[in-house]
Amino acid sequence: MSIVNKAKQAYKKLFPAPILKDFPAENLPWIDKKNPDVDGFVKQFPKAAQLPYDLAEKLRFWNQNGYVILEQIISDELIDAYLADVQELIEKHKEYDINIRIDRPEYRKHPVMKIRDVPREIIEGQYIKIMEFHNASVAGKKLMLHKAIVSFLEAIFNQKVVAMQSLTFLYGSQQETHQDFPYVVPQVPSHLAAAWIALEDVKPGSGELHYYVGSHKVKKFDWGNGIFFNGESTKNPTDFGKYLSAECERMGLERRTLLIKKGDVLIWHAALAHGGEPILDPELTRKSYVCHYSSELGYYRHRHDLVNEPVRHSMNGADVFADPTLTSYENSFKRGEKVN
Ligand SMILES: O=C(O)CCC(=O)C(=O)O
Repeated sequence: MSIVNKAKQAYKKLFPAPILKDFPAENLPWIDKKNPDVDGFVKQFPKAAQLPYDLAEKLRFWNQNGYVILEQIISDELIDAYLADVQELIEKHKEYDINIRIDRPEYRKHPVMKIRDVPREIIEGQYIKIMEFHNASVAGKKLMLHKAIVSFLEAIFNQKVVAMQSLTFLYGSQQETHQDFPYVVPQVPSHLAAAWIALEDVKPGSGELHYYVGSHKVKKFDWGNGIFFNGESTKNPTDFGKYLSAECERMGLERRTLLIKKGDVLIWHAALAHGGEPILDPELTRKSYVCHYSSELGYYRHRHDLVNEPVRHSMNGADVFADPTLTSYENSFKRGEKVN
């Protein structure tokens, strides 16, 4: 073990982190507090008037249900530019160090691999997530920092938005029901939300996303060491999924599947319970792009470099950090430059 890790362990022993049962109240987003003043907020939020949706209505829906759907906000041209970038990455995968996650039994020991080391038929199959392709793709950044998405997030956090990470799916994930916050942990854990961008019309049987309406208010699961999943947790993701499904059923929360169209976007709360349905028709793709976001208070250093000030790419008043470990690829897929 390195000296740094030894020091970290010793520090943890001396000053153990408090075991949280819920998000700390002091920096909870205003919209998650009791009786948020939506009309008052919207009146003083300058971007509200320029949005292609009624912000007050969406904020009320979010508060009650833990998600919103923004319809037809992204152009086909931008999505097609991103899909062409993804296709190029797959075709020339041997040239790239970009990571992909493979949730197949034969990769259990090393689920995260460099795309160059993975055979093409695996990359183009099920159980694959292309990780952080927004770093290389201009179109990926434009989708991630799309005005209609980041303006809504800016409203819920009442702060500048910082995008944290992205995942690109060709097929349904078939993931167990989960909430994101135990796994994706910004410095302010309640400053977290995600966008699911439909890159094609979602077809029934393709392994649609499912979610429980209003589940962001369910009592938080105890992993044995608080509300986050880490090396000290005594419970596992399957226990978590069972707990969430049982609790949502007990509370009578409706389980819905997401059948949205290319250009529509689902934005969900850090604590919305969701997962992927089984793929019933293996011929059906379900191309989608998932981005996770925090605020400038919640995410101020790139997780691969906690020391130095990050290099920022800014659009529409929001930031995403350049990946300090893969600088040679940054914005090297340029199709998105001319499209919006
Ligand atoms: O798209 C899906 O099927 C699941 C995505 C998801 O759960 C996530 O990225 O947190």
